[in-house]
Amino acid sequence: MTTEQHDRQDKRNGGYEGWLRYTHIEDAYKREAYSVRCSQLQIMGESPVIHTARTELAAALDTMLGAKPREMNGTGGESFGIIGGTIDSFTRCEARIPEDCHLDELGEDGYVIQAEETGPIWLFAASDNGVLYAVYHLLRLLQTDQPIGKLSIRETPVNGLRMLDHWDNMDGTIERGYAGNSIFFRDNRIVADRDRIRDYARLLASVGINAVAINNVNVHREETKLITEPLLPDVAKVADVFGAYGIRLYLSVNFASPIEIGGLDTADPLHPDVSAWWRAKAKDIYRYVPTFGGYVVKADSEFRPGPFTYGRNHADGANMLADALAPFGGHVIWRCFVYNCLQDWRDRSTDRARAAYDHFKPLDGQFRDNVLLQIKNGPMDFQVREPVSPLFGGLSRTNQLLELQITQEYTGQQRHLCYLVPQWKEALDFDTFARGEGSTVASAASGALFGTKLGGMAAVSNVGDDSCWTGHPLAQANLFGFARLAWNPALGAEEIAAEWTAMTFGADPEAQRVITDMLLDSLTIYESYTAPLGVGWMVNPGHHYGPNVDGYEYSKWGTYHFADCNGIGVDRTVRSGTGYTGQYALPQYERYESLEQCPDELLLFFHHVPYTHKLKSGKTVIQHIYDTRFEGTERAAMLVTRWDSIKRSIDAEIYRLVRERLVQQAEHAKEWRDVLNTYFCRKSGIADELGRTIY
Ligand code: GCV
Repeated sequence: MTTEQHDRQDKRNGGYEGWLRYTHIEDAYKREAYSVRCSQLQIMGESPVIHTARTELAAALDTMLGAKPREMNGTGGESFGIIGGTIDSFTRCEARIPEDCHLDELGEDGYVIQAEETGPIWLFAASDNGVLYAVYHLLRLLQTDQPIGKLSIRETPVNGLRMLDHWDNMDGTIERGYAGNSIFFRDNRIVADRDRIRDYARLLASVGINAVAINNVNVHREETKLITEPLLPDVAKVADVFGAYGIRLYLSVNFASPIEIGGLDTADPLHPDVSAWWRAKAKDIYRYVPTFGGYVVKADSEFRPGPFTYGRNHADGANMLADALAPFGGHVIWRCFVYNCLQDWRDRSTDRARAAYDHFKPLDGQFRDNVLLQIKNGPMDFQVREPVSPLFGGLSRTNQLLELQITQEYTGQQRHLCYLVPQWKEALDFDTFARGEGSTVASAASGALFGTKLGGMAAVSNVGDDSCWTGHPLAQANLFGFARLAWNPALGAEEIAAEWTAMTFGADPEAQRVITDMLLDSLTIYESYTAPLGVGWMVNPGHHYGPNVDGYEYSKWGTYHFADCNGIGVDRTVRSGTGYTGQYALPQYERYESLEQCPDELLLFFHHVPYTHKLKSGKTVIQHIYDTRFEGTERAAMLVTRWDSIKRSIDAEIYRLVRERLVQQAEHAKEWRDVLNTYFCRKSGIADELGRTIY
């Protein structure tokens, strides 16, 4: 092995290389078959992205096949090898584009991979990013043992924007981060050593991510200065690192910046001095960072400043920023997470779930073309089970971005195994019926449903400076899975899990099966020992880890379950409750409004029922609570046994890290079980039919 190969091998231990391990292919027959096709290559073009594509391809082939591929010059006559480039570059060098390779409708980032049983493998793309994605696709085929004889692959991303948001602060901490400290910031500065950022960009590009926001949406004093001249040169360096991987950099900004760093006494979006200040600011930023993506804005939410202070609405705020960025091609990503966080728990008419729709639906159609409204998947806040936000389908004339949370704030904080792709799939596949049957959230977010100009998916990253990036090595599957879904929301949860497992853990079919199954079971396991039937919360206030049934019950945050001695749940019906169900189109409105039709798993989100209410499963609510908490805890314990069964196929460090967490999860599940069962037994006075231990 060469020194380079050794370095890569070293890093590979412990999960640092994620799904890009490029393990040496041991099977000589397979290796030979791949080598015949891949021992020489030519990727045309000179841009940083093309350079990345070329070096990544060469390094990966070197490691997997054991020999560096030869770089070719010229294109027409080669009888084998990999030849890639944009359509423009092929045309420029008068290379032949195969006739049956239709290149129209590739979109900005799409590509075609074309090969006959013999001869070259062609990679054609509309853009440099497309070439890079084609390279990663080809490598994925090799990593997952696929044949590369005859190939006819055409890929176009469904979503234009495929984005990761970081809640990183400049002191190096990460809000809701469970994998160490920030890879971007330390001691109120941008890190000088950008190798780790480069390695992260590489992971993201390999699955088609094309945008990142590097700082927390809660923009505090230091982060407000990121758009000032002392810091912009460093921002530019980070943007260049991402740029070489086809990823545009965005910053979260403080709506009150004109006051905090601009010397003005107002941030009123309709004040001419304020708009002039933001226009000048945009000029400064683009002078340093010509590829800058734009702003992410959390306004009038959880104590952040916003247009409400000045009696203006959110269209006024977003449009003013959008006008400043428009000449440079920048976007404003404006979050819809706006609600009253100073609610009186005694007031049962105010419903936080209604807030986003109530604020933004009346503004539909009033936003500029370069504004995207970023909408959380559910109406509350990333609970393990929530219905889909009715803003999807509710907005028809506004660019939208679906916001998901990869970081596991309410789903086990990367100490519990919780593969979130099935949850995201449910949200994406949800039918809003806004334009009749088949009006899915996926099509609303991408822009296809209403023909809106921009669209996509964003998610809060789960990455930190931890050795395996994500705290729990298996939580990498969520990062990978989000990106794969952002590229194509039609991919299946199992398909994605299997692909990630094969790339990350290699060829052993038994290990692949066990890990894929563990991932697929994990969400229902987690849900079954935590808050029941869609009611949510029940966590310790502040850090949100661990059970505390009344933790948020008498607080200002609007997150109640209303459990008393007779029953539990929130009446959100139009008939007798907060009227939230009325925000859905028919027939979803009727489904949620009706106690009979409402799906069991969301029952307590929509209805307040007695503990003796019978679910569709035939069990009472109280017995369901007891049974699922006991079963969930047993299933959590079994995860350890399942993991142990494949010990010999797993890298020792990853085996240890995962096992440690699974053991912790199994213990902690017991805590959830006992706290919840005891609480509800005491509240309801109803015993477990099976007489199991409840305290
Ligand atoms: C970044 C939840 C989290 C906050 C987060 C907020 C948001 O409330 O607990 O930490 O703030 O969502 O999405 O803005």
